[in-house]
Amino acid sequence: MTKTVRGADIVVRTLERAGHTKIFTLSGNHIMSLFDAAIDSKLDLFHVRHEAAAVHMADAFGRLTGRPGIAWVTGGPGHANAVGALFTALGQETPMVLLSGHTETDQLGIGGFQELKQAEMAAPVTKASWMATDTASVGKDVAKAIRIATSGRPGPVHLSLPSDVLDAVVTEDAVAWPTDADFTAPAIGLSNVAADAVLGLIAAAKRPLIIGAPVLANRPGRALLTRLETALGVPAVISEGPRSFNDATLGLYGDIAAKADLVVLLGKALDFTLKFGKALWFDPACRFIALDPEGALIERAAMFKGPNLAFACIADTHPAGETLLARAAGRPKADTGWLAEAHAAFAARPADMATVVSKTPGKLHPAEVFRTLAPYLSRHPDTVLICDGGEFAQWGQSMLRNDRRMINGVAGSIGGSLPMATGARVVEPDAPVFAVLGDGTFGFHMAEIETAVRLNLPFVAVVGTDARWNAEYNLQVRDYGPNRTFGCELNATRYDMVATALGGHGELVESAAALPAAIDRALASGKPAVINVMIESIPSPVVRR
Ligand SMILES: Cc1ncc(C[n+]2csc(CCOP(=O)(O)OP(=O)(O)O)c2C)c(N)n1
Ligand SMILES: [Mg+2]
Repeated sequence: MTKTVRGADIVVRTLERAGHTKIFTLSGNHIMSLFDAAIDSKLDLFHVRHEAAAVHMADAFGRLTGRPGIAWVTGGPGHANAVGALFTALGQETPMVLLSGHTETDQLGIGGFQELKQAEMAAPVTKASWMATDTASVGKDVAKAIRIATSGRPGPVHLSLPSDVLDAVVTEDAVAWPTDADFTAPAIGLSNVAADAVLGLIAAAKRPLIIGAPVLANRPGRALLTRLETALGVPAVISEGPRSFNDATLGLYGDIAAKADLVVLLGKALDFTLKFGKALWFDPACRFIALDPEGALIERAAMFKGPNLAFACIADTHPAGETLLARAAGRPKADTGWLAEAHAAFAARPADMATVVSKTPGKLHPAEVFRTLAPYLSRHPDTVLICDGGEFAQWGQSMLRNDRRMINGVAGSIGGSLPMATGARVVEPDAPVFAVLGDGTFGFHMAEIETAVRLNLPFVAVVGTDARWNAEYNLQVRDYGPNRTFGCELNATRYDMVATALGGHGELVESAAALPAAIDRALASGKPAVINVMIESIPSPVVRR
C-alpha cells in the first residue's frame, strides 16, 4: 500500500528534521492539525496566552541562540495579534519564523472563516511573507522561510498555512521534502581586498568609530566587537536603542560620534538612530564606510553621505567582522588615547547615580533599585537580562551590564519583556533570568506569568511602579509644559499579587533596605517571580556634558 502523509505532518517533520523543535504557540481552528501532527513528534510546544507573546518568546529564542525561533498561531485574529510583536523582531534583526493558520484556499475572497489578507498584513514587519498553496511542497516553503530568516541581515519571516493545505493527504513519494541546502544560504563574506581597503581607511583616520548593528547585540556579537577593539584599537558600539545618541547604555556616545573622522557602519542601517548621518551629529568632514548585507542600505548611505561615503561593500555582518580581524593581524594599532577617550565617554553617568537615594518614604529611587540588582547579574556568567522600554527600564539599561542582554530595541516597542523572559528560560536552564520593566508595561503580557508557572520557566521580573506611563508624561512636560500633563496616570497596583494569584512568587518592596532579601527570596522560590518596587517617578538618566 502506498504510504500517505498530511500537510501538517510534512510541516512538523520538516521542523523536526532540521532540529527546530521548540515551538511557541496558541491554539486555533486553522492549526489544530499541526497540534495533532506534533503529538508523536520531537517538537516541544510552549502554549501561551496571547499570540504576541508567542512571537516575543520566539524572538528571545532567536536572539539568544542565533537559530530561528518558531511561532505557530491561528489564522485571522490570531495572526493579527501576532503581527505587532514582529515589529520588535524586525528592528532587532532576529531570525524567526511565524507560521500562521489561514482560511481554506477554496474560501478565499468569498468571506471564508477568519479570512484576512495575512501575507499582506505581515509584509511590512517581515523580510518575506507569503501563503503556501500546495501540500506536497509545503516543507519547501517552511525551509525557505527559515533560510530567509537566518541569512543576510536576519529577521522575521511569515508563512501562512491554509487549513486545507495542512489537512490534505498526499502520497509520500509525491512529497518534495526540503534538502539540507534548502534551509541555508551561503554567507556573503568580505573579500580580503575589501577588508584591506577598510583597514587602510581606518589606519589613516585619527578618530575612527565602529557602529555595529542590532544583530550584534548578543554574546558572540559583543565578543566580536571587543576583539575588534582590541585588535584595531578602534572603539566599537552597538546602536540598538530607540533613543539615538541618548542611548542610556552609552553615556556620552553622542560626543564621540560628533568627534569621529571615520565611521564604519558594520551592518548598521543609517537610520534615525544615527540621525541619518547628518551634520552636527557627525562632523561634516567625517567619512563613512558601509558594510551591509543589503544593497538598498548601501544606497541609502550613499544618498545621505554622497562623496563622504569613502567605501562600501555588500557583506554579512558577522563574517565581515571576522575578516577584518583576520586581516588586521600584525598591523599597527590606532592611537590608544582615542580608544580610552571613547571608553570614558561611553561609561559616563550622572555623578550622583552611585549615591542618590529616595526622598519619598515608601518609595525607592530607580538608581537604588539597580545599584542593588547589579551584583546579582554578575553572580552567574550566563545570566540573562531583558530590559523593556520606558523610564524605569532605561535606568536599568544605564546601570546594568550583561553580555546576554536583550532590550526592546530599535522598534522602541514596550511590552515584550515578560514573554521574552519566559522564552529565555527555554534556552537557559540554570542561570538567573531577570526582566526589568515599568508598571504600565507590565500590563501588556501579565497573563504570561501563568504560562511560565504552568511550563515551569522561572524568571525574576523587577517592576518599577510609579503609577504612571512616565516616559510619555515626561514628553508632555517637555513639549507642552508641566500644566499640560494628561492621560498618563495609572493606579499603584499590587502587581506582586497578580504574580501570586497566577501561581508565581510575589514581593512588594517599599524600601531600599528590603530589596536584597526580596531578590534572594524571588530567586530561591524557583518560580516566575514579580518584585513590585514602589518607585519615585524619575526621568531616565541623561549625562550632562
Ligand atoms: C507598544 C507601545 N505602546 C506605546 C508606546 C509608548 N510608550 C513608550 S514608553 C511608555 C511608558 C511606559 O510606562 P511604564 O512601563 O510605566 O514605564 P515608566 O516610563 O513609567 O518607567 C509608553 C506608553 C510604545 N513605545 N510602545
Ligand atoms: Mg510607570
